[in-house]
Amino acid sequence: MSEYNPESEYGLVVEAARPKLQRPPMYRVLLLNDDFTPMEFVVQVLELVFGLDRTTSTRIMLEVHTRGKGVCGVFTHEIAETKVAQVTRYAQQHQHPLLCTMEEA
Ligand code: TYC
Repeated sequence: MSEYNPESEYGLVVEAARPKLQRPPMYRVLLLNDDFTPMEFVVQVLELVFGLDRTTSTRIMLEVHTRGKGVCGVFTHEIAETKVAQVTRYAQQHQHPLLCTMEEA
């Protein structure tokens, strides 16, 4: 018999590789309320940075306004970090004190 049989030689057993895939940790990106950033600006940020429609953006902005904070989305670490940086930079460019942060989901 010429076919290679891994179990017949040297007691070697070859198993099919079973790749162990793990989901990456996920992070919530949060907006925090303040008394100065205009509501319309916050809605624009949610549309621009998170690609949300106006209805969803308005709902999240009002949630932040009434409850103090709100979730803009859940992302992998690098994407969450990028969103936080984009919001922070855009707010600073427009001289608004809007705060954006992230936490593990
Ligand atoms: N509280 C702000 C106002 O009354 C509006 C606001 C909403 C600010 C959400 C920040 O993340 C925020 N103009």
